[in-house]
Amino acid sequence: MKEQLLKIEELAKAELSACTEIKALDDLRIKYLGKKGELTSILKQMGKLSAEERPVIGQLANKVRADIEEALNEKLTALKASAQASKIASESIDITLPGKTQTIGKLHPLSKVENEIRDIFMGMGFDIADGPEVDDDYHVFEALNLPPDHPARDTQDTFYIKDTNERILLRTQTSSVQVHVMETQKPPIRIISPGRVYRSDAVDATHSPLFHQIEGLVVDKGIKMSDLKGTLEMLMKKLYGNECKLRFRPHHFPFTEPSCEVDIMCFNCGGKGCSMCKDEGYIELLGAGMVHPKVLEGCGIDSSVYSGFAFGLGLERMVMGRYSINDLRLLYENDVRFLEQF
Ligand code: 2U9
Repeated sequence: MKEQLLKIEELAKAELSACTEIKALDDLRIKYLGKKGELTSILKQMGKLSAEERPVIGQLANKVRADIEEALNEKLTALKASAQASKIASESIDITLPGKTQTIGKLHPLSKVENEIRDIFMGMGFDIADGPEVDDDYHVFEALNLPPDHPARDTQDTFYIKDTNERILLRTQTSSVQVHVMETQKPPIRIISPGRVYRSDAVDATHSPLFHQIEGLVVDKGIKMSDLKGTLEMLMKKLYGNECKLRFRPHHFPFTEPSCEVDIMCFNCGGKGCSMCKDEGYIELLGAGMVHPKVLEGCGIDSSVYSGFAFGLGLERMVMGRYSINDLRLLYENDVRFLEQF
């Protein structure tokens, strides 16, 4: 039995030294020290021994168990250390590599200028009005004094969605929003309506089938052309500085009477004429006027009690003027090299 015990120890140590995996080590622990293991099965035969042999073999068996256990634990520690070392080696990082820079987004120049204009009008007590981009013929044209045979209704200019009796179309101006507001709210009304508008135009440096407008509408008792002039002068002074000068020229729009176009004195030449203003001295900014009494009446507002002014500006034009951009397409291409300049 003594030889058997010593043999088990020798075999166990040989197998342990050849072992390279923690999982295999568990199997060896079961094989040699487990309940059904080799050492236990020898110990079960102790009953056959004489009274003198039993304590000697018993002591030897305990020593063999302790030796195997110690060898197992040593091996476990060694295997864990080498596993840790290879994990560290495989996960090592090269701290000399350049870091990944996080690029931070920015507002699009169209959004920047729109937000500025929104803030200026909110500061003057205006509300922001929102409305549908797809609307009916009545709100886009008819209510704005654009009769059925008016050139602006020409299919060349408008994207029609449905050509039924109602005629559903993409709005060509945000005036339709102002009509919705006048139908549902009583004066005093003081709103701006920024948003996308659509016209069937071919793309070039100054035209796009989708562009952005900001329109404004004020309706109250006693609203005069001087209120319109004061409001637009305040807007432009806040946008371009106190020195900027506006020029109001008579014009015609079906939805306003009287109507005007508003120009700003050329920043480049101060009114003398240069290539930037095409020798005009002034640059066209927007259209405006007193809301036509027919438009007020059509929206249920008594034009003998109330009057109003309205204006409309193209946001792209404002942005291009502000940042000296000469091609409108740059605003839609989403080229970061262009966008990160603002
Ligand atoms: C209502 C009544 C009248 C809005 C107005 C203009 C003049 C105008 C253009 C500017 C450049 C369109 O984007 S653009 O091509 N707009 O010239 N817009 S008055 O008049 C209104 C609006 C709503 C109820």
